[in-house]
Amino acid sequence: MSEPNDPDHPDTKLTRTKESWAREGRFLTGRHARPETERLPPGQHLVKNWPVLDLGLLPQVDESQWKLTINGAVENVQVWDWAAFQAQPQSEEVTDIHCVTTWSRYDNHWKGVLTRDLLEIVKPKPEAGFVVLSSYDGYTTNLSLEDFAAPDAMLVHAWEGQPLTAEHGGPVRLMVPHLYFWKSAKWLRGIEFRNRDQPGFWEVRGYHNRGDPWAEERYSD
Ligand SMILES: Nc1nc2c(c(=O)[nH]1)N[C@H]1C(S)=C(S)[C@@H](COP(=O)(O)O)O[C@H]1N2
Ligand SMILES: [Mo]
Repeated sequence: MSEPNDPDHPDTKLTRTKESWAREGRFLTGRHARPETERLPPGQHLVKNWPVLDLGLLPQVDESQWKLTINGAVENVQVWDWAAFQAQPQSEEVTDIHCVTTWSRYDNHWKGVLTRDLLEIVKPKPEAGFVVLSSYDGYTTNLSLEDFAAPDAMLVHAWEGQPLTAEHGGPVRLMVPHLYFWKSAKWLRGIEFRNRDQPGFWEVRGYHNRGDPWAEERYSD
């Protein structure tokens, strides 16, 4: 049985199109760029607006209902409600977004909690090499612990000085600027630390397991 809200079968046109791009290897230029000298990764173009891309399920989670569970291979399991999240050390950053559908957007101003600060609290166990993010729309995505722990990765709740809107993943989403934006889970609900990797929604549908934009890691081979 496939229900319209079943995240395993999000029967939207965009989801079907994105699966076919992975099969065809669309947008690949075959170039490798150097992030130190080339700000725009190969095959990307700049946009001034901020497009909305997701499974089309738009979960409505307001701040009073939102909870984030951080568990798995950690010393200190955490369940943060909105007040607990706001009580964590807050940071600000300016980063670029690179979406695998080829748009990039420069100079996004974010406010939130650095993954580095989160890691100091939960203390992953030595065997934890991977992280799986899960979201209120049923979406999942996976990262190596190293990528999750990047110095500029953060759990964001504000963009350009305003609360992150629901369509962009509010109350809280991940933001990992050095990987394609599908790794940046919207409507964040859970962070599970794991001994073994577990590919997420797009990673099992033809998209690359890591997703480095400068190496054009768009699709799995
Ligand atoms: N929970 C959730 N997070 C998600 C997605 C999704 O469908 N659900 N889509 C991903 C993809 S493919 C992209 S490109 C970005 C888009 O974020 P935006 O809509 O804020 O631009 O969110 C990512 N995070
Ligand atoms: Mo995407």
